[in-house]
Amino acid sequence: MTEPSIFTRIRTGEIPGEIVVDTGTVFAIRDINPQAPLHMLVIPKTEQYRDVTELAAGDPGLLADMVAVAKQIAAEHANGEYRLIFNNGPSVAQSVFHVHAHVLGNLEENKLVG
Ligand code: DGP
Repeated sequence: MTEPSIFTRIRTGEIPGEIVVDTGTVFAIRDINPQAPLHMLVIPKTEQYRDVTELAAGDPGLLADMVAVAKQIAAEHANGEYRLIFNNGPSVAQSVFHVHAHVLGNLEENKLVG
């Protein structure tokens, strides 16, 4: 049996961390290493999907749930606008293989990268 992901360990309280949003299917936490004034991670409770490609193919409704939570976070913690990033693979900096969306907001400059 594989170990729970770092995100699941936070959700279940094994590792400290504030759960900012908790719906039936999805939860959100603050990124430990924020890259923007608002930087949260939106994560499905299931660990079944390692990246968004698998998730979109396997459960598009769950992907829609994640986007709805990102929108809610942006409404509550920014001006309603947000950038959504999914890293897909180690060569583009994915480090946790339990699919998650980075929600960025309140950016000071309108740059695509950096
Ligand atoms: P990625 O590189 O796309 O796999 O993003 C993984 C993110 O997870 C990374 O931005 C940092 C975040 N992260 C890793 N460990 C922890 C942790 O223990 N707590 C929190 N809040 N975030 C974490």
